[in-house]
Amino acid sequence: LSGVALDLGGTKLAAARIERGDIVARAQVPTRGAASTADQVADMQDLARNVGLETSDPIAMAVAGRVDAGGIWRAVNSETLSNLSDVNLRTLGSDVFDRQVSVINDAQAAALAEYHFGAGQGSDAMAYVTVSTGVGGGFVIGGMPLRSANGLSGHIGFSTSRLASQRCGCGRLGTVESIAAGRAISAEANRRGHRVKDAREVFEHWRAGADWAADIINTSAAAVAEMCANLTATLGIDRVVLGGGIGLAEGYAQRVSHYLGTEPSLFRPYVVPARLGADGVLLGALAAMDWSTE
Ligand code: BMX
Repeated sequence: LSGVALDLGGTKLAAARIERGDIVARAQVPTRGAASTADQVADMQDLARNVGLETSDPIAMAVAGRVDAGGIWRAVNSETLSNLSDVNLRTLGSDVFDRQVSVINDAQAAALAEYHFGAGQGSDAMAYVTVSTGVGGGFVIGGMPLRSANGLSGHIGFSTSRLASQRCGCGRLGTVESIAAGRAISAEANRRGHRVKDAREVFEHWRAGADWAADIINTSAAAVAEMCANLTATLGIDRVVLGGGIGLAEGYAQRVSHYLGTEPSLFRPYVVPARLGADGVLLGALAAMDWSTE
């Protein structure tokens, strides 16, 4: 497993140089949410150079948003990446980097990495769930990643929650993402008159004992727990690997497990933290590239 992997999420763009499965160099910048597709790729190129891109390096991209079977990249939540046009990312990437590039959704990449190298090993029906800027996911069922030609499979954050009622950036009403994601957590705090820059600050207030912060975080965790129970009912999920900046924040997984405890045991998957952390997206993107050319 060697090459350069790029991870374009809703908040940060990361690049890593991977040599025989180890990350040997990394770089990171904030994502420009309103940049065009061409500018996003230009940012990726700059960052790839920062980790020592060489002409012979394979390049694997993992991006927030859906990538269809043809390689077209689109936002599902257009508030996160607001200026993507219907451009073929595989073709554009190949032109810019002057070689073949592979393209995959960020959560699907992490799902593959956790299944093969991380906390998902041995699971019969695994869901990777990321609670981050958005709420995303990927499934590995019977050892096979679940894919769909429209690139939407795994986008569980856009299923609905009985706790949510607001309009989501995907157009649906009351999605899990609209109440549980990092964006939703900080927006709700501000709506209640508590000035915060991001969800991290809400977690700080929670740890300092603020009831309002506990309420917002509990609501997020309860919505994610409900979603995990729904996944178990639909796909027979036996293990949920929880990742993302919120998913891995101290104390969050325990809250999710607490709310799952209110479900009948049949609908209670085993919840484990992602073992590869933020590296899962990068490693999974490169691994997916190797496997797709085998
Ligand atoms: C959203 C969606 C997914 C993505 C997930 C996690 C967009 C722009 N994003 O549900 O494609 O996988 O968020 O993304 O439609 P992150 O930015 O939180 O890492």
